[in-house]
Amino acid sequence: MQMQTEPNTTNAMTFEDFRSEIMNDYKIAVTSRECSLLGRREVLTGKAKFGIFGDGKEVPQLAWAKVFRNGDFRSGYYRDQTFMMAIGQLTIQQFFAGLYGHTDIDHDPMSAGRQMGGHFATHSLDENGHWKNLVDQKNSSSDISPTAGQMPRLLGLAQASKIYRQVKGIDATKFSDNGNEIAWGTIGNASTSEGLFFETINAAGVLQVPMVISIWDDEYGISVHARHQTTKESISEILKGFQKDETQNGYEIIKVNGWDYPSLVEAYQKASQLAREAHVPVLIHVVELTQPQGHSTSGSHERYKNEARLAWETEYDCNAKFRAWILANNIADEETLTELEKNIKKEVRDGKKAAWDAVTKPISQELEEAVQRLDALADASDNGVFIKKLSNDLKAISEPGRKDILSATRKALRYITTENSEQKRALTQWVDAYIKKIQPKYSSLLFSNSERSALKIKEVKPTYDNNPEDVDGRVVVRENFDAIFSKYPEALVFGEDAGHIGDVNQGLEGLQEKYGELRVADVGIREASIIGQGIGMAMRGLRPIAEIQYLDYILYALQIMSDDLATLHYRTHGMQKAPLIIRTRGHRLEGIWHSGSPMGGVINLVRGIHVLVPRNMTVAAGFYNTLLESDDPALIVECLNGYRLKEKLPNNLGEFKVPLGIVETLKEGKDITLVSYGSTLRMVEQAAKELLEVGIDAEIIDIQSLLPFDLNHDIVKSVAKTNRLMVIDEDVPGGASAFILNEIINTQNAFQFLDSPPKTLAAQQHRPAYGTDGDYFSKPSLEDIFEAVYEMMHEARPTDFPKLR
Ligand SMILES: Cc1ncc(C[n+]2csc(CCOP(=O)(O)OP(=O)(O)O)c2C)c(N)n1
Ligand SMILES: [Mg+2]
Repeated sequence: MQMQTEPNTTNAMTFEDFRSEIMNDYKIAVTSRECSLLGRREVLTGKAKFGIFGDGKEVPQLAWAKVFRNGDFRSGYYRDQTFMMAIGQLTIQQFFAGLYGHTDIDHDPMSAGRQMGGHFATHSLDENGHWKNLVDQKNSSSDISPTAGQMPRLLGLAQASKIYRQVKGIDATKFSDNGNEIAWGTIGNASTSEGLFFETINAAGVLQVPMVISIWDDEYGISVHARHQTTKESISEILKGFQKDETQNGYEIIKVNGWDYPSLVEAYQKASQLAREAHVPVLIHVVELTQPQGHSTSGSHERYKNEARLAWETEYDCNAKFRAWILANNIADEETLTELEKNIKKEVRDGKKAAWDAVTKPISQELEEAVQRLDALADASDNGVFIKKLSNDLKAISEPGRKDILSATRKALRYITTENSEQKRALTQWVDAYIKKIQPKYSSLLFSNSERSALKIKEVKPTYDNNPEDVDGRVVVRENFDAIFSKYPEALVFGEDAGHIGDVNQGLEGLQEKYGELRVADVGIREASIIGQGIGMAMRGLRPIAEIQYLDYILYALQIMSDDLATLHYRTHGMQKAPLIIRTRGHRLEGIWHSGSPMGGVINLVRGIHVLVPRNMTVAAGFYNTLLESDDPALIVECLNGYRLKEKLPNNLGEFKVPLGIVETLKEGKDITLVSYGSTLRMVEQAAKELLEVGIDAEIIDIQSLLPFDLNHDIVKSVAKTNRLMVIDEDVPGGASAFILNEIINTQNAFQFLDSPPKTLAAQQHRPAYGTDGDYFSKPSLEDIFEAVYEMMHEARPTDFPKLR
């Protein structure tokens, strides 16, 4: 079924055209509603796990779809099924495939079953991970569940149009037609209470980007009424100060009733024109919407809406009002509408059935295979009765899943540990092959698989003139950024103080003058939407470098990094990407909020983003160069105390590349392996020198890439030689050091080579105190490192290393 509505902008429209466009809209509205009604039933009868639908929000989405053009982007939330149907990107069968969690991307194009239904997306990439032509299609960035989480990315999607319109020299073929594209957002009324909403609204007003945000206002956020959500119970009322006027830029703010079809069509036409032509952001407050079935399948709204409200919702149901309007204006008669509704009911039932058959058929076949092997094994085994029971129980499950199949077959193997039969071998092989086949359906594509996977970018060593200049570290990154911006016209950097002064450590000094205010930009203090700006621009073919001033402040952005950026490639089954580079600086400065290194928190929350901690600026520059050739998102933490240290200036700036996931041995040694990263390494290197004076020869390994971690397993090779291991880290105990130890002991299996218990040396539990002494008493000091290593050697060889204190 295709329900494409192309915008009909010609004024010379006949009444027949007009009628057929309206009837098509009504058809989509009814289809969408039927999907919601039937969808809820599927959950209540147990065929699907959870449902959240777009009923009560249909009509405004039809008006919006009329002005949504090829090249435009949506960044919305779970109520937008009608819109997706109207732009031809969601069929009935696909709607139900999403609800059932079909793992085949051809059936559930939104996420291949990875996201619950109602989380929409289109495909920006082809099956090889290459960009499709986004200008030729209608685009929806992939939804996420955290309320208002769609807002930061929306800003970047809109900003991309501004960049494409104003920055010359970028190849925009697949991404933009002179920046004419609008980024359209949707959000629920209650979700506008989130900080992300206000932060993004302000930023888009400052930036003046073509962003249109629709607020679907049904007065509720689950059970919580607007009086607990919004001052004056009206978001458009309180945002009035954003309204632009003759003297000042700002927003165009429109308020419209969600059941009033002609007014909605007019509102969206106005918004589209303003945003597309003049890049003015627009806010459309769509009020008087309803929830015919309540919030979701997990509760009923009769619990918190009184009778009067429920009666009002029935009367003002937008589909009912639309229907009445059609009748009142003689666009169709009662009989025609009744007939159409009846046909749609059947169409939706058929689509639902097709989706169910498609999702269950392969599972039935797999179950059949499992049962055959179980039964054969039961016949051959001394424990046949137990195995037969497993098989019978499996067959009796009314809606079996893969979990049931694997659970039964794996349990069966427990009964035959001492047996040895052909049937046992057959089942074992089948289970192994089944896991191998099915696991990727749930776990693949966290990162790119294409030739632009960051892991496939080869090392290029820095090269030097005969007498290379010794320069401050910050000059190495600056010169390298200069090379990057001239090599990649689509690259741009933005952050607090990143523009005019060229960042707080002058790693971008002078580059704004050279590359302009749009490519080397100052932005407001708003970390989450800085990241969102980067995500959105990266999704439209640009290569943003989003700067977070200090690592300590990345906590403001961590939620969006974790929920949106880190999951994007995975949750779209590799159909969308945002190759965003996040630049920050951290480690060892002063006090609680300028010297933290909450790396444990970071790495545990951003699987799906590479996390790199270069020890100096040459390595940092090499990582930037690698990432710009890749499609994967990454965070680079530069060492704050490295900007003023001298390094040699390479002569292949912009070209040399440091591979990801490869450790570097900084000093060879035979007694113990010391593993660390970032600023702490300098202290470890000094400690190793002092240890050598007392006869302890330590090997030092710089991890430099926490995610991915030591892909060649070089650390275990070192431990096999030294037989001792210490991980030194300035994060809290059990933070990044626990992750590192787990990798070395569990993943690399270093346990077998250890002569002493492995040790982690981390900071105190608390944030680091201020000043030199505060640092000394908060983080591992030179003496701490020396003594911890010495102590380990003392325990192993007390006569060689008598007790120190
Ligand atoms: C950050 C976050 N907090 C809580 C939730 C749970 N939750 C899901 S929807 C919702 C209410 C949203 O209401 P509103 O924005 O008005 O949208 P509506 O569902 O009414 O269309 C809540 C609290 C969530 N998804 N994300
Ligand atoms: Mg609401």
